[in-house]
Amino acid sequence: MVHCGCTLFRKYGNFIDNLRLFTKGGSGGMGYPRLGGEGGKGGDVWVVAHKKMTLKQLKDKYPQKRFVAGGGANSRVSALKGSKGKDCEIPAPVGISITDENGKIIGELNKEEDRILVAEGGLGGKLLTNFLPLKGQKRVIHLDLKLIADVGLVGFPNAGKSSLLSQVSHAKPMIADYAFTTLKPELGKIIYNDFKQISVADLPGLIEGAYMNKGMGHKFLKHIERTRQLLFVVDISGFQLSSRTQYRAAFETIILLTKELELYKEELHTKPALLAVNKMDLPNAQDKFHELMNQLQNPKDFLHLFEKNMIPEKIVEFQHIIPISALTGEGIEELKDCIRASLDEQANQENDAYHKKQLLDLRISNTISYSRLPSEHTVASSEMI
Ligand SMILES: Nc1nc2c(ncn2[C@@H]2O[C@H](COP(=O)(O)OP(=O)(O)OP(=O)(O)O)[C@@H](O)[C@H]2O)c(=O)[nH]1
Ligand SMILES: [Mg+2]
Repeated sequence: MVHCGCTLFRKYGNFIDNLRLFTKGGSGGMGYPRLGGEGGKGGDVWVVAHKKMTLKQLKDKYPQKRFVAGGGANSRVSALKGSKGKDCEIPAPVGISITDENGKIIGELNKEEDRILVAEGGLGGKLLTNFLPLKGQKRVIHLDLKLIADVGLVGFPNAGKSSLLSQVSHAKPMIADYAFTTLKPELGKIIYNDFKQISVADLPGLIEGAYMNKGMGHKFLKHIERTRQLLFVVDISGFQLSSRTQYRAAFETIILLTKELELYKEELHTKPALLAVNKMDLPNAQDKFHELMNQLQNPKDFLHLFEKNMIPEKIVEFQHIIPISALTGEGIEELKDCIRASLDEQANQENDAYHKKQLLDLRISNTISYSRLPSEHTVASSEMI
């Protein structure tokens, strides 16, 4: 049975993992030659790590992608030493590396509130500069989310994520029939017959309330951000943490996983996602799988079964849905093919988008060069990003 065919296609998400920005430190303030006054230094531009921030939010909030700090104050009779210009802070996600136009690393943001100076303000005018101020540093920078793997395994505890990783790679993660066996990401590589490699991150299990830091909570969610695609792994027989907590059927676990991702960072569920329905070797698994497919094809018909606050804004649409057994190996080859196809398609779409943008930039710059005087053009193009 070829299940790649029963895919619910969707466009590849608008999750972005890199961004190019123009930054400029503020100019210094004028000195005061007659009284020996010193102009204020221009403000600096910083990139600062914020837990809740994403590159997509940064891009949406500042579509111009230009960050310029304030100028230093001129020296005046009433304030001979001019005050410093206002610093500019660029909010960025944790887990970012910052490079300049030449690919040289400027720094990394590894934890909340880490900050990196990217463009320094110019010095104020003083005796040394003949009281003339200096311009701020201009710099084009690249923010790159440091990916830990191509594919991240997302699922409730015990769904069989580690079992799946050990099936598709040489990794030997711990596997056990209790929740939260995996406590930190474990990496493995799928190696295809033509030697192509795809990295897979086995991640700790997620439970309801993870976004509020229940279970492995944030530890788990922060790693999910750093993978190109998500592979949801669900147990066809559902999940129950303990006899005191509610039983969740497979469909419910998918809805709850989506909700947790959305609550943590809304755009996380816009990442391309695949679904592996695991433990298909168990009795009645086929019937349950058909029921699950029916629910996934018409999710809206089943949402009334959920409490309101558990319903995600957007139901995740999977590129591929593949029934597997990490125990017997059923469906594993097909899953590997689907993972590869999905990553290839994402790469193609990103390439297309990149070329379209380059073409557009070229057209814009041509228009500018025809419509402006040459002298004006030189100034404008050096400022363009
Ligand atoms: N019958 C059956 N059992 C499976 C299958 N895959 C995994 N299991 C069993 O399910 C239990 C949990 O498997 P793990 O691979 O540790 O699950 P996990 O998702 O990594 O769990 P956490 O690390 O706790 O989040 C183990 O007892 C596995 O042997 C399967 O396809 N069929
Ligand atoms: Mg595990």
